[in-house]
This record gives sequence, C-alpha cells and structure tokens, in this order.
Amino acid sequence: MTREDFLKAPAGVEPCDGQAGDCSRCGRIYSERFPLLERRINGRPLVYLDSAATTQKPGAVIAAEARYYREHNANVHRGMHTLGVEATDLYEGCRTRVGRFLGVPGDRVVITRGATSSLNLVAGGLAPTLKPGDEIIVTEMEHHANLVPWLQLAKREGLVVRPLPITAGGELDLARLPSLLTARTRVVALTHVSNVLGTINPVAEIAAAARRRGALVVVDAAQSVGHLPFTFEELGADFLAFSAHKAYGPMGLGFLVGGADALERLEPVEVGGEMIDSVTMEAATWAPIPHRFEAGTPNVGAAAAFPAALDTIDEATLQRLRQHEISLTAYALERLRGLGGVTIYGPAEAERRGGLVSFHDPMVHPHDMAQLLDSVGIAVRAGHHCAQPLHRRLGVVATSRASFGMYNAHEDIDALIEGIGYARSVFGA
Ligand code: 7TS
Repeated sequence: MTREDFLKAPAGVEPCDGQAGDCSRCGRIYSERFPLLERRINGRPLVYLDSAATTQKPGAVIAAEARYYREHNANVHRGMHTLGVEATDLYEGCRTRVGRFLGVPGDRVVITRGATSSLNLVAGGLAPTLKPGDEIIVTEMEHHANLVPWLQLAKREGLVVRPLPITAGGELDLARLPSLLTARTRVVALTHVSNVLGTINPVAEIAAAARRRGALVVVDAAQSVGHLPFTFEELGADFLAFSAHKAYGPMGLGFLVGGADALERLEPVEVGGEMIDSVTMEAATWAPIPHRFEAGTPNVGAAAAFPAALDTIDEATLQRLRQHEISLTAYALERLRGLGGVTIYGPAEAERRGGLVSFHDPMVHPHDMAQLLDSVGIAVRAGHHCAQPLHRRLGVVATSRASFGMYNAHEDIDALIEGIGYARSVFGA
C-alpha cells in the first residue's frame, strides 16, 4: 500500500460533537476542551496516542498560564506589592490544591520542576542519613528518573542497589521481595505504574513489607496521578513524586509529597535564595518545610495554571477517567492481538494496567513504525522510553507505545491498527 492509497481510505477520526462533555458518538471525554487536538499532521487529523510522554492541555490551563503572565506576574514570597502578593497566593494556592487532590495538608507538598527533580531531591536529600553498605531496592521496571539518582547516590555513598526483578508476565516478582529486604535496606523505590509495561504495582503491599523492615518507600507516581483514583495515605509510602504535565497540567512543574515526618529527613540539595532562614558569611539556616526545598525563583506561571487541570479531572471524576482508560486499553490489547505476530508487553488484563500499551512488531522497527504512523497523522512513541534495563530484560532495544488520555476514543485505536497495517505494507509484509 502506498501512502496515497492509505490516505484514500476513510480517516478514522471525525470531528467530535462533545460540546457538553462526552461525545455521544465516540466516547471521548471533554476532547473539545483541548485546542491542540484540532491540529492536522501531514494532512490528516491528529490522532494523539502519546499521553504517557505528556498529556495535552485543556484550554482552561493554557488560559490560566497566560492570565498569570498578563495580569499577575511578579516574584513570589517577597510580597511588598500587590502583584507579588497575588503571585504568591496563586503559587501557594497550587500547593494547597495538590494537597487536597491527594489528601494531604499543603505543607507536605514540595513544588519542583517535575518528577525527575522530585526524585533527585529525595535521593540527594537522604545522603547524610545513609552509611556505606546500606541497601536500596529499586525495581527492574523503573524509568531512569527513579533509577539513575539511586545509582549516583550509591556510587557516592558506597551503597548497594538491589534490583527487584519482574516476572515473565511483566509484574513485580513479589516472591523475591522477602529475601531482598534485609536489616540494611534503607529505601525501596518503585513506580506506581510502569511507563512501558503499564503494570500497576501493589504499592501498599510492598510499602507495608518495607516499613516492617524500617525502610523508606519512594513512589514514582508520574504515570498514575490524574489517571488512577488514590490518595497518598492509601499508598502507604513515605514519598511520592510526579509531574504536572502528565496530568493535563503545564510543563516545568512537579511535586514531591511527603509522609508526616518524611520531609524532615531530607537535607536540602539545591541551596540559595528563597530557601533560607538566615545567612551569615559563615553559615546558613533553612526556612521551614516545604520552602527549604524550593531554592530560587519557581515556575509560578505553571503553578497558577495547574489547578485548572485538577479541576478538569475532578469534574470528569477519576473513577470515570479510569474506566475510560481501561476500556481503551482493553480495546487496544484486543486489536493488537488480532494483528498476529505482534509482541505485547505487560499484564494481559486491562484492569491491571494504566492507559498504555507497548508492543513490538518484528516486521517493522519501532522507529520506522513511529515515523510511518506520523506520516499519516498518528503520534506514538518509539524507543527505550527511558527504561533501558527493562528493555534489556525484555530482550529488545526498543518498543512502540500507544498511550491514552481522556480525549481518546476507540476509533483512535482503529486508526492505529490501520496505520500499523500501512507500515507493514511499506516493508512488504
Ligand atoms: N517516571 C515515570 C514512570 C515516567 O514515565 C516519566 C516520564 C518520569 C518519571 C519522568 O518525568 P519528567 O516529567 O520528570 O520527565 N516518562 C516519559 C515517557 O514515558 N515518555 O516520555 C517521558
């Protein structure tokens, strides 16, 4: 099939009629609120299947960030004038809103640049409490953001990193946990939802086992906040890290949420302005938590905008968003299996997964797959998805990944399947 032949076939996606919420025809949730989805790519309507990399943003989020710069822009916590007070209120309002969303008081929410910064803050911040020979358990399915900071820490402090392996079915091998958890285990770091396998990990169960051994539990919730319904308490973790941009919010903003006394254990890693109490030419003392972890001018514009994303999620309800992602994932699994010859990674049941599916088609290299799909307007991600050890374990250098947001519909998956057929035809398959 040539590209021209493929394009003659009816486009899988038509304009959505969802003016009042869900589209009655396709089941998308609030897709009319996401201006970017109106784009055309290479002459075709965009089919956006890369929400695990970043979600698109509702117009209300874009408007709130623009409004901040048009009407309120000033630096924060220096409230000598009206704009400074307004900017500070918006920034602190974001902290409170995130706390409410996850069921914790705002003073246990540290505002960062993203999940990666949050995880570096924990790993670096724990350094003074660790001794050579102490052990850290990290799962084999981590994104590099929740692996490399621990490897660096281990190198600097003489620690031992012990990998928690996965099973052939793409779940954590919990039978291995008891022997890995020792009297020297100080930290268990794990992802809530794998960005490659989609696996939802039983964080509460693992956290309970870790705590019995006196270890701290660090959860990378980059793929779960805004997608799965849960509170911080339910996870039973000490630290939880995530980025706003994967939860329908702006880029350059993330959070570290701490358990009741957990943040007290961290030494500030980034130091300078905004985070001090008093400074002499000899020494400095720190501002109270959480501000001591927020050195320098923060991304106030993004913080001013993120509550609009959380409002959109709450309006839809997390329960409904979760059901929607399960439905899309189940359909994607079914259609990909129907192609024949495609390896699909992670648990077989959609209920055990977040809203994403990684796959490998031996007929088309993942990079060619992504490029050919893009040529017909379909955006997927290909590569190692910043999880090289996991891909080594899976025995492939790269996979293709389709991932879903509230604005996706079953017909986007139909378009993907047609697109894969087209990609195969280019390689004579
Ligand atoms: N943890 C997980 C599980 C992730 O999926 C990602 C980003 C991060 C941490 C890092 O988040 P950041 O906002 O600090 O960059 N994951 C992806 C992805 O799967 N494709 O692009 C980015």
